[in-house]
Amino acid sequence: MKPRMRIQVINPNTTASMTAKIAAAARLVASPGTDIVATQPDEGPVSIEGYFDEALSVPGILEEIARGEGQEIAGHVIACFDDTGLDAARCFASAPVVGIGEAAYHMASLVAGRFTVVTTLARSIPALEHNLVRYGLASRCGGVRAAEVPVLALEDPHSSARDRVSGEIDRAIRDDRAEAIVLGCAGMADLARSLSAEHGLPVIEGVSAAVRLIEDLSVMGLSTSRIGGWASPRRKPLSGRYAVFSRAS
Ligand code: 5HY
Repeated sequence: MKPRMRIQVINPNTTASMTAKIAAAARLVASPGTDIVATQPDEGPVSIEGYFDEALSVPGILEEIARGEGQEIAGHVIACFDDTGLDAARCFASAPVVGIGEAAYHMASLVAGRFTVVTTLARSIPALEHNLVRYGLASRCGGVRAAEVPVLALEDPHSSARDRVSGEIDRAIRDDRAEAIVLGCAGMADLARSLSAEHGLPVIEGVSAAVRLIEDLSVMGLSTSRIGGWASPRRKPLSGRYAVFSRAS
């Protein structure tokens, strides 16, 4: 029997119901021998909606990675579509780190010539557009759209969130010539299959994509390169709450 693989999936916000939803999406695609350890920071924003929330969530992400390191983790998923703290996490973590945004973009590019991203609020759009450029996939994206739903509306079954996302998908197909849709929020992780069936095109959500990619990296024996920007942190005094991040380089 092959040894079990353990993947830590981190919800960078502090909303437990979203962490549970993310965990369910991860377990739906994880291989039989893979354990999903879903976590969220003890402190931080209840949802991440733009640059300010992103910044506040990064220490908590790194604290969760530090906690995971002692559990023989094969890799870490950052389950926030902005890929919040991804670069810092890759420097800090010993195991590979995959962001759900980057993972979803790459998966979409394998099944469609053009994809559109549907996220929550317009304030999140520039960060996602920047990531697409950074990842080299902007040319494959027909647009980043906002359904104009607050992140936590996705946790309310009585909200119009799903209908608003579905309406944006209709407009993406009509106006962007979208051949696939990327769901631009971890809180949409439970909507991909039903929206795909409803609209008749691939709908990709990043939690599943990231879990599969971590499994593949682990099986291929690949981990983060340390000879460039993701080099391990240099040893230096870290004071106060950041002392927990001190480690040998
Ligand atoms: C996310 N916010 O995936 C992002 C996406 C967004 O709390 N989880 C969040 O809507 O900005």
